[in-house]
This record gives sequence, C-alpha cells and structure tokens, in this order.
Amino acid sequence: MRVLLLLALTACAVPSRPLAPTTPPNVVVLLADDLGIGEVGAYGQRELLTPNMDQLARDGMRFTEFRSSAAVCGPARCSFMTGYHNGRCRLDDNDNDYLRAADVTLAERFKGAGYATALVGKWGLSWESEPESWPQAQGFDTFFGYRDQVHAHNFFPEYILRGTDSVRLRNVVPAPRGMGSGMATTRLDYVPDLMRAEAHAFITANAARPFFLFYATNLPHIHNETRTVAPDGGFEVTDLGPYASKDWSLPKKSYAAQVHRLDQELGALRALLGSLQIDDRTIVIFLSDNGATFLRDPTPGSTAIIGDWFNGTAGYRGYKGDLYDGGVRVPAIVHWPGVTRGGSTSDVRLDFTDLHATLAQIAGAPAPSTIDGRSFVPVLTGRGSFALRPYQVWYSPDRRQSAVLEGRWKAVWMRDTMRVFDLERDPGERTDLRAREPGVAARLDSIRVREDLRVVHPVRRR
Ligand SMILES: [Ca+2]
Repeated sequence: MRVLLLLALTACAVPSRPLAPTTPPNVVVLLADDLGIGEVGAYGQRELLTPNMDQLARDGMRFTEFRSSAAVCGPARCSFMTGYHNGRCRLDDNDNDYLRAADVTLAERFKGAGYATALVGKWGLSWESEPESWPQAQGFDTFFGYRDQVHAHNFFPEYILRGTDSVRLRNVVPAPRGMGSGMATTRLDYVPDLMRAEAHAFITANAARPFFLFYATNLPHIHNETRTVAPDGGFEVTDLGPYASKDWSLPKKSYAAQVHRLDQELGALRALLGSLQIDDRTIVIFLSDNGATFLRDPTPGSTAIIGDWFNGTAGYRGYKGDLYDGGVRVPAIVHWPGVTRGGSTSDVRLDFTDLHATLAQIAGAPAPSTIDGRSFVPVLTGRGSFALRPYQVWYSPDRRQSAVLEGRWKAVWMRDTMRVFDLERDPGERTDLRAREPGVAARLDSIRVREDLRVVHPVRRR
C-alpha cells in the first residue's frame, strides 16, 4: 500500500503528456551479454566510452533497481520471453531444459497483435534436437544468429543460422569444438557485422508496420573456449577502436573495444530509426542479461578478475553466476518517445520477468495475470498506479544458489549456507544478519520454498 501511495503521488507530480498514439509503437530491445552495470557511463563508468548508452539515458528513463531474473544467460532470457521467474521457467540454469510449443513467448504475443517479429543474435532457449524450441516455433518470423549459446561464444564461427538453415561463413576453424566453437585462424566474417546488417534490413523492410526486434547481441561476452590461448584473451574484435594506444594488455583493450562496438550498435540502430523517420514511434530498450564476468584476466601471472577491470559490478557483491547483486543488477534504459521523460530515473524494483507483461501490454496483447511479472507501463508513463511485486525470487540449482528479495531484506543461499542482508544499510551484502534476524530468515525461507515450482515443471537434463 505504501508503494502504491508513493507512486500515485509521484504520478501527480509528473506533467501530463499525450497518450501513446493509437498505432502501437515499434519495440527494439538491445540485450547486451555479460555487460556489467558499472561499465556504462550513465551508471558511473569513466574509462569506457559509452556515448550512445548515455544519450539513450538522457533521452529516456534509467532504472537504478533493475535486476536480471538470473545470473547467467539462458534463464534470464527464459524469464524475458515467458514472464515467469526461475522457479517456474522451463530453464532455471543454462541449457538444462528448453521451451515447449505450449509456452507462450513475448514474440508470440507481439505476433498475435499483428507485429512483425525478429530475433537477431543469441537465443539460448532451445535444444538442437527439439525444433519446437527453436525461435521460428516460438513466435519469431525472422531469425538470424545462434540458437545455442556455446555457438554464440564464437564471433568468427564457420556457420551461422538464418531461419532453420545453416549458412556457411568464410571463417576457418581448424579444430572445431562442440556447437561451432573453437578458434578461427581465418577471420573474414565477423558476426556482429552480419547481425547489424540483418537487424537493419528487418527494420527497413518493416518500417511501415509495427515490429518487434529482439537484438540479442553476444557482445561483449568472452569466447570461453579460446580465452586462455588466444592473444586477445577471447575478446574477439576487428579493431581496438579508441583504445588502440592505451597502455593496457591486449585482452583488456579488446574487451573495452567490444563494449565500444556494443555501444556503436545502439548508435547505429537509433540513426537508422531516425533516417527512416520512425524514431518517434519506436521504443528502444537497452539492457544487459547478467552482471560482469567472474573470469580471471588471462594474462600470465595476473590474478585480476575481468569484471573488475572497469569496476563492472559497481561495488556490488559477486559477479555473473552469483545471486548476489553483482550477478543480477543490470543497466536498464527505456526510451519511449513522447512518453518517458528525458533524463529521468526510476528506483522502482523490477526484473526481467516484468518485461514480458510490460511489452505485451504496449503491443495491445496483455499477458495473463498468471505469469509472475507485472507491467510497469505506469512507471514509464507516470500515469496510474503500479503495485510492486511483494518479493522477487531467484533459483540456480546447477550452482546450488537461491535468493529472495523482500523490502529491505535479501536472503542468499550459496550451496548450503543462507545469509541475510539489509540492503538499505548494506547494499554491498557484506554483513550477514541471519542470526540476528531469525524471523526475517524464516519468512524469506518460506517464500523460497513456496515459490520453487520446479516440481510442477520437471527439469530435464541433457
Ligand atoms: Ca550473459
């Protein structure tokens, strides 16, 4: 009730703006892969240059309490696509299940509302043996990129997917590893270049009708399979951009250049929307799927963690893979022309499960209330009231972790150890108050047990 009241008061203070036009807006979601919240200028970064992300924040609304629904790629995307938290999603860790025909994705809601739909980039919600889980069977008219996320590690693979077809590229990977991974010795086709062309072609072809583009780039993810042997440490770029002359190791410069390239993708998208004169009716959303990486600097002798190179976690505890805030807090910026107030910020607590309900409502195809997420359209418009979910939950069975966030309290289970933190006083999750707050611990534990519905959705293993 207190939250409702506060938001109602906030809404009153916002000057009235025109309602969204009757034609539903286009929606472009640019999802970064493993970009830390601290690596964005609009969130405090100073060394890495992210002018296009920062401009999007100046034009739109920046969220300071937005979390992924998982600390790794697959389950975060599962919540985005289906609106369920990881206690109810098909995947609650990478590759441990796949989407079924019966699952209703966000793309299917857009398609049902008459939108053209495209996925460009990384999917990560299917098994190669189960075509019902492939993007075309899950609501996307157009697909270009990687179905499998190990394939997506490789920026110079020998093949890429268009629709259900495999397209041969000119790259040569002499000793390919599983799922199209391995280190290319001939590098001619850089997938971010191909993705940009596909994304721009889709937008151009559909400029006259509503469209939904899920641009799930693999930037700036590391190429896990080559990181210890490649000179660039697995951060595969075609040029080092503004960092070429920096006094940094090649892997560090390469990572910075990957972030730069990611930022350029956002800039190129917005420039295209402007040149087509559809920027005023296109919502642009920029997000990352999880926190900065936990991997170590590949430079011999170094013990540095890559996620710390540029303060990627912004001081929050943990990294990608951890259900501490360093693993799940992400940058999130929404520009809805004529609706979101330029340069505004919101500290409303949201996560990836809420994106599904929000975008479905904007498309005119509201999601059922049985999903976990809630539409935060009232937060974006400043109109109407928005009721926060009473709590948020996370499950990562493969990593033996869970977390519950309720009000000021967050409980994190790491293997068999439960810790309780007061985020108001201790946003860095340093001081465990479990022994001092047994009532809070018991309540959060009961939420964890109650919300874990994997018994209903049995987890399959590869
Ligand atoms: Ca990721």
